[in-house]
Amino acid sequence: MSHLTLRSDHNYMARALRLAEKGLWSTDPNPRVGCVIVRDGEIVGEGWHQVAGEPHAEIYALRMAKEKSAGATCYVTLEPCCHHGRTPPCTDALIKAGITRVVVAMTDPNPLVSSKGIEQLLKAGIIVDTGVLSHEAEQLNPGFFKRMRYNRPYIRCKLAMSLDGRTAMASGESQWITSQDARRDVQCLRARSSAIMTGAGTVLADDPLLTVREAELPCHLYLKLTPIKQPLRVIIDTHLSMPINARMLSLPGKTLIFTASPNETLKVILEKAGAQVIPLPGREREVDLKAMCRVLAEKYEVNELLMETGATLGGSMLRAGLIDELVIYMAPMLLGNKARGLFNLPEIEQLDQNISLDIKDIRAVGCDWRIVAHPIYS
Ligand code: AOF
Ligand code: ZN
Repeated sequence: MSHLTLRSDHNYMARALRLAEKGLWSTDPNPRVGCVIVRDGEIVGEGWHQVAGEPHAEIYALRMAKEKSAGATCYVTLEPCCHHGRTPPCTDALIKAGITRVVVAMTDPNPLVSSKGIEQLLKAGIIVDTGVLSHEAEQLNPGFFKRMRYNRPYIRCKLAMSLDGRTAMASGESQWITSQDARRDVQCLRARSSAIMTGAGTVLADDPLLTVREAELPCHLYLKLTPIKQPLRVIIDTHLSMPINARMLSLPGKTLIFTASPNETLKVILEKAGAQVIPLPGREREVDLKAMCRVLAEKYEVNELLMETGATLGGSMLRAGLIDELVIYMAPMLLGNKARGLFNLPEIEQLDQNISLDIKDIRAVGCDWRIVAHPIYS
């Protein structure tokens, strides 16, 4: 392949990735996918997947290109599907339209597809090149890929802290440490998540709604082409202490309560109030967090899960090796040594027991700083 072809392949795939991003808030539980069709150096079709159940990226691009698809190259950020899901196979549509070359950023880890889409295209005599901007494509759908490969959601833990690493006063008072800009940024994290998780303690203290507030989302970002979907609400409630008058229970959409309690009476009362209670007792009378992750992926198709929890539940999730990403907003203030730290990790007593982090990104958000880091589990 010539140097020039390689460069233009990158450029067209970069465009397809930008298109895919438009689905960041709406494709769930499907992946975000973008597609560009090019003939004789001209873009003749573009598309992106918008909503599960509606056409895939390739179909929109083919519809736009019409007869210009014949002899054209198709750039797609994920291997075209070859199965009958909610929609028919994209491979059939590409073959029928006369596409002669397909450039794919990465294979689809969905076991229903996983390289079979590429095989079908090759069998039909189409040239297939893979691996163009695959790293970028991988990052677009961390949750979908984690669920397909490991049967677990991608778990992001959002925290707000002072410059001296404190998240709340000794009294528990914590609203608001960070600025309004940071809180708007959190709305973007909520919008891309399939589910938001917190503990019953936080519900008792703050009575949060855990909703995406459309008015607080930066509208220039993803255009709000489709209605914003409200994430599933997930509450970890070891002893079923969730109040039945919690505001979130009267909202549309589901609230799941995972508990270690066998108390049938409390379960029935909470279910009458609108929640769905799932007993999952683990060791030491706590909720089995690993099993919970499996249930969320398998039964509820949760791709990305956002944790907005206190230090205790945060510590348990970290200890269990379940947190994939920390998003820490650091406010320019000092709260002193009586205030609480980020995570309860009482088992750490010596420096060499520390949990190391791989910092991926640091940037200013209003007057706060946002740190994105991945825990390194040894
Ligand atoms: C693509 N292009 O734009 C998307 C793909 O139920 P369905 O028919 O929507 O199929 C969903 C599966 O198709 C999804 O799990 C993933 O493997 C693939 N998604 N594939 O070629 C797209 N959204
Ligand atoms: Zn498809």
